[in-house]
Amino acid sequence: MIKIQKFINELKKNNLNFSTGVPDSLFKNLCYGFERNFKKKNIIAANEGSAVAIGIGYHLSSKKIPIVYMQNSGLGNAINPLISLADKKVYKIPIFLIIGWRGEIKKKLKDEPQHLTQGMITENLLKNLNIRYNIINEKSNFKKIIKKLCLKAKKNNEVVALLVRKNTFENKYYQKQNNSKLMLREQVLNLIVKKIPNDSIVISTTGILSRELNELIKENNLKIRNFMCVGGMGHAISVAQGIAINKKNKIFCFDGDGSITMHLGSLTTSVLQKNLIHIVFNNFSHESVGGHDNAAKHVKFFKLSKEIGYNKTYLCTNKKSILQCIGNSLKSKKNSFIEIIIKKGHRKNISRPKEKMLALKKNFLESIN
Ligand SMILES: Cc1ncc(C[n+]2csc(CCOP(=O)(O)OP(=O)(O)O)c2C)c(N)n1
Repeated sequence: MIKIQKFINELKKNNLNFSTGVPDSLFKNLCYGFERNFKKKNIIAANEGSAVAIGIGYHLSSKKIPIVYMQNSGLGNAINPLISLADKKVYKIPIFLIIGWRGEIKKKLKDEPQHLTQGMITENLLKNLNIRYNIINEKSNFKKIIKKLCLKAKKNNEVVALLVRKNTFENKYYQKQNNSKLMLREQVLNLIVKKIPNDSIVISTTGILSRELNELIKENNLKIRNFMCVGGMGHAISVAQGIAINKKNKIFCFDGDGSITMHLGSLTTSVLQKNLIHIVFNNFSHESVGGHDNAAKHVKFFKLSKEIGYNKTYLCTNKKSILQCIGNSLKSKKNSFIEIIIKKGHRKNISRPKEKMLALKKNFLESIN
């Protein structure tokens, strides 16, 4: 496996010393490496499109090449600024992309359904985008590859990419420990699922939250009707809004701070729906992919959501206040937003849903209609 520091030293040798992106579990240690090495010159972006745009601005102000990192599922967010600003036919901005390759099929690596199509089309997508790329794995001569890509990026002012296979980097794990008295996400979920009506409709966000919720519903034999946004990070609240339009009862969205940050603009329309209870589990980090800081660490979501237009907004940090806020939200005829501050971390053995995605959709459809 490639040693993180050696890899970053090579990037530095090629005059790459600024990075921005959205963390990925496939290279979580590399993201921590950027944090350690580049300090304030590593910006965790709200979404992958913003990361590309920050990189463009960095280049305009320094003439240097920015590193922009993302999981391949973020390519969708990145494509617009890549082809309408950085592209060879527009401003020709050199960018060094580092892309984690989830759902790679050639190597017969197992992966989750939401990664399969993205994994299959990633190479073709890069080809269609006219982006020169190299694939790296643990045995690659990364020094040679980085040098070659950097030369091309510099010479032609073009976007280049490293497509990173699973298990390429050493997997020392740097998740910062948090010994606070706050509750863990799973403990809060356990509390909430027992407080809300047993047949509630819950739209849950991308990452480990959905897996924890799925397990809790099954273990406790609950009748909660849950739709897991296994992909489409940041869009759970919009899915919830679309459902709420056709329902009279309260619809819940269980969101993450990283996810809500990714498409924060969606709140301008979700507030129109009176029957939404939007709950954000805020651990100030992208806990599911390695615990890196979230871009919006400094944002007070309960205040922001009030400004955007939610009727009642709450901040909770303990069991008592959580139960009280949920109770109030259920009684209210208007919408509510609840920010719950939680501790980082999860159990290592949380299961994944065993059913096929289509079976889950069928169950959900039948149960809510
Ligand atoms: C567009 C996109 N970018 C990145 C990812 C990878 N990813 C999955 S979950 C996650 C972190 C979610 O963070 P948050 O919403 O704060 O929830 P937490 O894991 O902290 O509970 C990331 C970055 C993704 N699935 N989709």
